[in-house]
Amino acid sequence: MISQWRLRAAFARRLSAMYGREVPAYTTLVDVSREVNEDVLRDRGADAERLGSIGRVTAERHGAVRVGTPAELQQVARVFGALGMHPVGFYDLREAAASAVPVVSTAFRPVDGEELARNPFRVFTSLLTPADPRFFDPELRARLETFLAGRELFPPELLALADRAEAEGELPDDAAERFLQLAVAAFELSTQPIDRVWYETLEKVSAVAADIGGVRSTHVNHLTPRVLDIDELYRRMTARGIEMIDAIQGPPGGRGPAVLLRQTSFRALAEPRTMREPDGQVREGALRVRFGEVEARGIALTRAGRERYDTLLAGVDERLAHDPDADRPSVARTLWADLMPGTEHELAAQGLAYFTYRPAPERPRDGAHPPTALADLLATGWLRAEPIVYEDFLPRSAAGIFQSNLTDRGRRDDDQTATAYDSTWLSGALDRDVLDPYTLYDAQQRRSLEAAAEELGIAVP
Ligand code: OOG
Ligand code: NI
Repeated sequence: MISQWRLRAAFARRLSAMYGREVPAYTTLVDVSREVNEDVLRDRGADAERLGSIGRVTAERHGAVRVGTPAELQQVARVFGALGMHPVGFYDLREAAASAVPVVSTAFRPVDGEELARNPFRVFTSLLTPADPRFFDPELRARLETFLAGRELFPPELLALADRAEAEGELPDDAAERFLQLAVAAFELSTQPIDRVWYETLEKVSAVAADIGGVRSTHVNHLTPRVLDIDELYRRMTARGIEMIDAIQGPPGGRGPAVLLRQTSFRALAEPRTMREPDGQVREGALRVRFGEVEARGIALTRAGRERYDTLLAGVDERLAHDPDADRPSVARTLWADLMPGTEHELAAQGLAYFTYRPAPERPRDGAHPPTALADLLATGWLRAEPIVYEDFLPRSAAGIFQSNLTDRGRRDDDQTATAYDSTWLSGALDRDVLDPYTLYDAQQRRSLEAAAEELGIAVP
C-alpha cells in the first residue's frame, strides 16, 4: 500500500523529472538551488534548517497549473485530494494593475504539520474568469465556454483512482503506479495541433487566457524549487547568463529573520508547438508561455504582521511614484527596517508572526512561578519559540510572476463592471471549502501553546 504522502512525494518527483525534460533551464535552476543550499548549510550549520530540514527543502517544489471551468477545477481538486492536498487561500489576480490577468486562484497543499514536514508539495491553481466582462465580451465568452465544455483534461480512470486514494488514504501498489502515470501525463505539454487563429484571438485579451483556453489540454506552467539564499541564487543564475526578472518579489532580505515568501523568475525559451492554420495545414510553430521560478520561504506572519507588509508595499509604491528614479530595493529595505522588528523574539512577543511554543528545557527549576504574558514567558526563558514556515503565496508577487511571463499587457476594459468572485464563490465552484491560511497557522500555534501551558501548569497565554 502507498500512503497519500508517499503518492504526493512520488508525484512531485515524477513531475519534476518530466518538467526537467520539457524545460531544460529548470534543471539548471534545480542544480544551482542545490549548490546554494549546500553552501548555506555548510556556512550556517543548524541555523540553516530552522525553517525546515535540508531534506524537506531540497525536495520542496511548488507547481502552477491553470484550468478553464469550475468542472475542471473540481476534477483537479480530486487529483490533488488524492495526494492529501487541500485548497488554501483565495487570490484575485484580475485586480493587480500591472498584470490584469483574468484568473482567480487558490493553492492546493497539505495542511497538517506532520504532512507538511513529510512533503510540502503545493500547486498554485488558477481558474479562468470568462464571466468577467472587462476581459471577455459576450460573444467571446460564449465561444470560450463552448470550447472549454468540449475538452477533457483528466481521463475518467484517473479520477476514479483519485477518489479511491482520497477516500481510503492510500492505494495498492499497482493502482498507485497507474494513478501516478495518468496524473503526471495529464500535466504534460500536449503535441496536439493548436488552432492558431483561436489562440491568437484569446491572446489579444491575455496570454494567460490563450494558454488556458486556446488549447485542448492543460500543462504545468512552472515548477519552483526552494532555496535558502535567494539573493545568492539570483547572482549565480545571472552569472551563468540566464536573464532573471529585474527584482526579487516579496519582503526585502538581509536584515532580521526571513518572513513570508521571496520569489524570482526567468522566462523560459520558446518551445516548439504544432499549429493548425485556417486552411487545415499543420506546421511547426513556437510558444513562449512557461518559465522558471525559485523561492525562499520565511516565517508566517499573523494578520497584524501581514498588515505591516501591505503597508510596506503601499509605501514603496508611493515613494516610487514621487521619485521614479529611486532604487526600489533600497527604498524597501529602509521602510522595512522601520516597520518590522529584527529578531524572532520581537516578532513573537509583538504577535507579528506565528510560532510553535514549548517549555524551554533550561527553564527555571527553583520553584519560581512562571509569568502569565507570552512576552514575559519568552523573555524569562520559560518558553521557546520555533518559527512556523509560510506555506502560502502572495497576491502581489503572483501578479509579478504572471507578468514576468507576458510580453503584452493584454486588454482589460475598465468601463465594464467586474464580476465579483471571492473565496466563498470559489468554495462553491470547487465544491470543497477553501481554507483560510490564518485559521490554519492560528490553530497550529494555539495547540502548541495549550500543550505548553498544561506542562507548565499555567493558563494559556
Ligand atoms: C501562477 C503565478 C503565481 C507564484 O508562485 O506566485 C505563482 C501562474 O503563472 O500560473 O506561481
Ligand atoms: Ni509560482
